[in-house]
Amino acid sequence: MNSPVRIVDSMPNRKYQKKVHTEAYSLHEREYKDFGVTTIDSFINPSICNTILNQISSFDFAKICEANPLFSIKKDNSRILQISPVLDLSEALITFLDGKKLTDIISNLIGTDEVDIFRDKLILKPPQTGHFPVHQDYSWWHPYPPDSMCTAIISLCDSTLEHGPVQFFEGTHSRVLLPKGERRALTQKEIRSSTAGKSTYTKNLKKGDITLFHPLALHWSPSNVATTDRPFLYIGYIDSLYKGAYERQLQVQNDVLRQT
Ligand SMILES: O=C(O)CCC(=O)C(=O)O
Repeated sequence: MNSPVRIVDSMPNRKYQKKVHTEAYSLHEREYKDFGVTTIDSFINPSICNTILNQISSFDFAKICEANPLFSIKKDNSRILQISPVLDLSEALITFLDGKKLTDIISNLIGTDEVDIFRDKLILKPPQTGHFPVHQDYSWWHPYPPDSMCTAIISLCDSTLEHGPVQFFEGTHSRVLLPKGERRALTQKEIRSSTAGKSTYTKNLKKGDITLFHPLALHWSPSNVATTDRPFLYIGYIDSLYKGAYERQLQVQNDVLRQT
């Protein structure tokens, strides 16, 4: 099916340069710089998380799929595993993201004045689902410089190690591991060589915590072996220099979801 969305790339014609950091690093900036991942506790009110989840879940997905061919739902029998995009499905989410609180933090981490959202998805991870192999998100995002992007995971539930948390390998965010075009997880051999000596970063999270991670931060997650879903929102940000990134990424993500 041809996509109605025309992808307009506007790649600035110069080498990507981060702003020079002049102030002392905050704890989170330091962690992000050193490990490629950091978590801010209780960033968003749990009642707002409930509203976001209720608003997204109450949509008639069959109708949305009909209206927007780039809308994707990944299912396992009748259970919904992933939904993307989600921005338009929740007013509470838009209100939260429109507030400058999160974008200011992310702009600082990226080292720029302004950022835009370039992808958004909800991973519901019902029980007995959701193993993700070791990968760098950047393998799917090649046209853009890695340092120009950052992903925020918004925890919409309390989760423990049983819920299949995302596990990061600290300090793996300075190297692009796969060549452009290889949109895949790592082989066992590649995992061994790129994670030797690296510590892992995994947390029990509370509803409302936000984890921020670099697109090169190597990560994976085991299946959810708890008895409840583990809904996490993934909001990807990019330096606002890169126009058209949202439409491009939607198309890439849609192609990938349809292949799996
Ligand atoms: O939510 C998870 O368990 C992992 C998701 C993930 O690794 C990804 O979307 O890149």
